[in-house]
Order: sequence, then structure tokens, then C-alpha cells
Amino acid sequence: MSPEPEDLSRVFGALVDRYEQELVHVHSEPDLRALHARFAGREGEIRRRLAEALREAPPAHKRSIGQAGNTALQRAEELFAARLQALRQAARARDLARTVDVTLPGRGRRLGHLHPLTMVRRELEAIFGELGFVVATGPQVETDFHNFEALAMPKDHPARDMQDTFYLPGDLLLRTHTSPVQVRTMLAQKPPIRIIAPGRVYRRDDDATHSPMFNQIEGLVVDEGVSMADLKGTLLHLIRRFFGPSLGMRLRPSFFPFTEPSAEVDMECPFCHGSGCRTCKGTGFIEIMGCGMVDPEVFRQVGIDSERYTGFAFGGGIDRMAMLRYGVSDLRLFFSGDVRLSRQFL
Ligand code: 2U9
Repeated sequence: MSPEPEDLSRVFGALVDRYEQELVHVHSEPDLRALHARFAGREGEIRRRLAEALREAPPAHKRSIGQAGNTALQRAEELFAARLQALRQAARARDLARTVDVTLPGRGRRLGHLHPLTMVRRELEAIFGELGFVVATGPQVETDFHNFEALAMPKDHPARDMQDTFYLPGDLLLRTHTSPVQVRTMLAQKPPIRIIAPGRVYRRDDDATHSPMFNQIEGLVVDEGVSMADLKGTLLHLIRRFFGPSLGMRLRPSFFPFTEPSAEVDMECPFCHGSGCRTCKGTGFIEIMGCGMVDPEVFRQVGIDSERYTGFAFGGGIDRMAMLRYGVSDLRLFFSGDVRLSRQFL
């Protein structure tokens, strides 16, 4: 005997209720589709029962049985759609929680800044600017005359050795100091002259405190009546403005081909104030520059009357001053391009 349409309607209802109960345990889209196929798919339970009932039912019952089946299938479709939407929403919420916290503050923009050597050079330029010095520059590829000859270093001078200088084809070389800038200035203009010449220079040297390229700052003052006392006052001012207001200074006799008399400039050690430490190797002093009165031979080379004019000059390493100022122990760090160094100077 074939079942009554009312009984079938209950059977379908029970099937859909079971489907609804099992849906709760489904947590992925493929599992959901598999479950749905099992109940409401082409080969699913509902359609199988429906086909069976239709086959056995008398013609008068077929219509209401068909309706009961369709109602069940429709409910199953609605349940499927609702669960699918819920699963997709949950997945999206999980993704958002994992990748974007929209309540976090935005990332700040990282600003670039000056290289420590540029900061030091500019500070030195400012200190000398206050004293009336102007900045002079010149080529890094120089002639033998401007780099050596005019500075009383003739052809047989030991400083011209291949070991020390980078020579280029023709009578050219990479300047070994910024002194040719002063030579060019004296050739181009009459005293009074009061210039500083900062810039890159090149020597065949390479270790923790020497680099084949380094930065120098030199100064030159030429006028009537310029004396060693002017030189000393200028350098003491520089040391106290740049390294510390109460630091002492001493000049030790030395020799340079282009100055006479010449001296090495020592400043009182800014780390131990003269009592002796590792940086000053226990001496209480640190050598930072060389200086002297311009040799009359240099004036003769550039056509300045040494009977009328005198001048002083000095020179030192910007990189070395930066190392002392910031406690950097290896000169090469300044040229490494390593942002871990420059970031410390923000
Ligand atoms: C002219 C006349 C004189 C510049 C001077 C020094 C002394 C000096 C060195 C220190 C360490 C260079 O960086 S370093 O290797 N310089 O000791 N320089 S007097 O004298 C001049 C320059 C130009 C026309």
C-alpha cells in the first residue's frame, strides 16, 4: 500500500529537520555542498523518496505528493543559502581579523636626513662664517702645479711619491689636499683673503683611521699684518665652539713645505679634560690639525708680495673631527652607506 500524502509530507518534513540539524556541524563550503547534495541534490534523499512515492502513488495523490516534495526541497534550498552566507561571513571576518586591524594608527613617514659628515662640514662652515670666512671650492682632479709645485713641493719632493698620490693621465692627479683651492683663490684675487676650503681629497691609504678618499677643511687668511697670534686665536675659537667651551689648545712645532713656521694643533682631550684616557692614549691631548704661516715661497709662486703681506693657513680632517665629536671609532663607517649608522644622527 502506498503512503498517504499527509504521511509523506511528515517524512519530508523530518528529512528537512535532520538536514537542518546536521547543517550546524558543517563549517566549510565543500562540506556544506556535500551535505546539501546528500539531502536535496539530484541523487539526494528527498528526491529519491519523492520519486519512489510518485511511482507507487495512485494518480489522484500524485499532485499533492509532488507539492509536498517541492516544499521540502524549497526549504532545503533556503537553509542551504542561509548557511552558505553565514559561512562566508565568518570566513571574511576571520580574514579581516588576521590581516587588517583598522583601528591601528597609520604608519609614520620616515624622513631622510643629512649625513653626519655633511652636518659637521656645515657646522664648521657656520663657525668660520661668523668670523668672516667665505667658502671656496675647486676641482678634485687637479694639475701638478696647483697641488704640489705652487705649494713648494717640487718634482723631487717625497710627498709626491707614487705610493701616496693617485696620478691620472696627462699632468693630472686626484688632489691630495684642498690646498690647491687656496692657490687658485690667490691667483684669482688680491688680498685681503679669508677663505675656508672644505672638500674631498685622495691619498693611497686604507685602514680604520685612513681612507683613500676623505674630507678636509683648510683655511687661509692673507692680509697686511696677519700674525701667528691671529692664527692661534682663530683655532682656539674653533676648538671651543666645535668641541667644548673650556677646552685648552697647544701648538707643537712641526714642518710643512708650504708654511714657516709650522705647528701641529692639539686640543685638550674633550673626553677626559686632560687627565688622560683611552681616546687621547693617556696624553690628555688630541692632535686635530696642522697649521702655520704661509711660506714666502708660496706667495712668490702665486704672485703675492711677501714683503707687504703675511698669511696663516691651517688644515685638518673633517672626518676625523666627526669621529671625535660622535665617538665613531672606524672612519670607514662614514663611507659605508649603512643606514644603521646615519639613523643614529636623527
Ligand atoms: C696654501 C698655503 C698653506 C694648509 C695646511 C696643514 C698645515 C696640515 C693636514 C692635517 C691633517 C691635512 O687632513 S690632513 O691630512 N694639513 O697639517 N695644512 S697648513 O696650508 C696651506 C694651504 C694652502 C696656499
